[in-house]
Amino acid sequence: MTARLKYLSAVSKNVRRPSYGRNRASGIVHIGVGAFHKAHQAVYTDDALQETGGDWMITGISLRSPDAAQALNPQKGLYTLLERGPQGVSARVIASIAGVLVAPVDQPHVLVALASPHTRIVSLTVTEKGYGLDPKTGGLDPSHPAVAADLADPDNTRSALGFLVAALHARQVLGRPPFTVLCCDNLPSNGKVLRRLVLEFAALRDPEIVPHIESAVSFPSTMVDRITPASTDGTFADARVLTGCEDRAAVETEPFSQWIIEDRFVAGRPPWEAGGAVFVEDVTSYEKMKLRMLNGAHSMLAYAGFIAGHKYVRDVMGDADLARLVARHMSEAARTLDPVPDVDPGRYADELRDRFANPAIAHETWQIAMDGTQKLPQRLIEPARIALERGLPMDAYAFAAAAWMRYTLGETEKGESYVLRDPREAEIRSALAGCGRDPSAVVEGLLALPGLFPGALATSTAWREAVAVRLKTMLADGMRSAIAREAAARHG
Ligand code: CS2
Repeated sequence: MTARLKYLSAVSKNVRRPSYGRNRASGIVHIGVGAFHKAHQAVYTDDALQETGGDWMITGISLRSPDAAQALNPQKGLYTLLERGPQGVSARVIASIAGVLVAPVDQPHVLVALASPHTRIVSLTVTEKGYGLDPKTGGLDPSHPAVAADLADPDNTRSALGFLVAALHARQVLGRPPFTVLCCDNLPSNGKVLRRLVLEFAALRDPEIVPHIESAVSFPSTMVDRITPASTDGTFADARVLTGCEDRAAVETEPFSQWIIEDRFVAGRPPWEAGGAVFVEDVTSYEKMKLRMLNGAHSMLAYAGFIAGHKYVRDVMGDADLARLVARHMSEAARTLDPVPDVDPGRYADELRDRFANPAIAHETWQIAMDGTQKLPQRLIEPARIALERGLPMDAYAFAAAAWMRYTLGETEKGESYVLRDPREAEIRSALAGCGRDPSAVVEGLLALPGLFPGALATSTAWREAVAVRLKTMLADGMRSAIAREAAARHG
């Protein structure tokens, strides 16, 4: 028996494991089986299956990489979840994933799974950049690489939107009811946004399906939250110690987990309440709070922290000045929000800072820094626009934007270069060509990136100057000085 197959029988008896039978249908097909899905929705589903059973196993689909399939399939989808808290680390076995299909090499089976009569929910975590969203219009960007490829060659589906539309069409032709589409990415009004993208894509590729999608498919919005760093050799080593077997599919996460969902499922859903999910009428206010307070502060600290030499979020929280800026950022972000039912923003911010400071979680600033152009609009730019409109202080956003701009230069303070890992990297490079390290030129160049900063900000002299003055300090005196000055100016 190989080390991997042994996982099925060799997990130490002390490790928490589910007792439900796994020989049940996949009611859920999930696109994007990354660490976050394995630490979040799959765990809620495991809890639901444990509590009430039902045909709610998950079939995973990877749109690009075979890695998840290669790690999970030899273990029949089972894997170890490590929860790391200040009190220590615990392990449990998650059994809700039946297996993973790799779309580029197994497109027919992907379509069969999506069109299966058992499939009642198709959920997605494909990251912000995976949808083909045009930030300028809030609608479809037909030049998004996978979307453009699908539109040009409809028999060879590769994008998330392409699979959704092809599957909904196939189901209609086969006389099967549609499924609920559940977006689990960090986008505001993620269900609404995805609905619009699916409809716009369908109008281009398959117009006769549009009325059916409009009337029969639901797209509930959700707020998802669990800090989940990429797995490392440390994850696998701890999984081995705690379970007694080798598991290259193991993931690690924090003890905290939150899932708020609009309860609009056209074909039923698992009782995810079993894992603590909360169902509400309208998730908008929770999403905005999380995006602006958690993710906004995350992006700010990732750019400033990375350039200041902090590898992990927990190191940032150990830097008194930067930790103060994290607190400031959260309280400024809270001022742009409408009241959130049953949430005290001050307490929410305190809890976020405790989570960020979790000494057991090694969450890399460089990981959070990726895809800035996809994350900034909902995290930093929208609250900055609101702050400008309402005459609220702009400092927190100006500092965060300057830190991102400093980061886009692609070189640490020691002169080492790094890749931005941003789908608009080439555009950023050309916007910065010839700007050198002139702060005003860099600010001008990046504020002019199409669709990123709305006109109100891009044309505001106050905003431009607030960003430029900070970038100037970052470039002239270094990020640590800029952080110290910012923290002192506000609180000194
Ligand atoms: C982070 C998020 O990488 C990032 O951009 O801000 O992944 C964050 O950890 C999660 O949204 C927490 O729920």
